[in-house]
Amino acid sequence: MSRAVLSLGSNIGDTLGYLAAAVASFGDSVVAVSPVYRTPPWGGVEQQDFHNLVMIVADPATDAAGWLRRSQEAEQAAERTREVRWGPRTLDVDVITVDGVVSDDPVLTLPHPRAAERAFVLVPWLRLEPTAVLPGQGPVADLLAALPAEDIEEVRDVVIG
Ligand code: A4P
Ligand code: MG
Repeated sequence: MSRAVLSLGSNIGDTLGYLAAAVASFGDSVVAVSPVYRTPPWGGVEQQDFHNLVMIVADPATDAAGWLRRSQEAEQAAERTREVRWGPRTLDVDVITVDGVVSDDPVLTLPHPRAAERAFVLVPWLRLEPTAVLPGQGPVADLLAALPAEDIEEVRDVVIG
């Protein structure tokens, strides 16, 4: 059984609709989905706030490359185009971890190289899995505690309905 943690983000168009469709595209592989959070843009590009969530997926037939492929298929289904790095997008699906794999392959770097710096990844992940560990880097709770308090406060639950 291969288990992955995925981070989903959207800040153009029907953001909640894109996130919902992406979650649904993982079908029976979905183990748990965090609440949706509203988060300020990370990375220095001036743009709208994002909606972010984290989900845990598992499937015996999907390996690390397979989780990347399924993530990219979800992005394509949201008509994602690649323009500006860290810029606005209909849907971004990043593979945060796959089991305990550590790899510096640029096609799929694991764990995701910027996960430990991103409150918009760590806050939803911790909510789903309080004892989570980022392979090679330590407990998610410790990584989050090391971030500026302001980064954490800016990650806000979105109340839907
Ligand atoms: N790649 C390598 N490792 C991975 C991995 N672990 N997961 C490769 C996913 N992809 C990985 O990604 C470029 C290449 O990275 C892919 O071809 C893949 O083989 P991309 O999605 O085409 O490019 P990108 O998303 O524009 O760049 P990058 O560096 O992935 O951006 P990020 O890190 O995804 O950041 N602020 C908030 N608040 N919320 C967000 O969700 N997202 C971004 C995007 C910026 N700021 C944000 C948010
Ligand atoms: Mg990406």
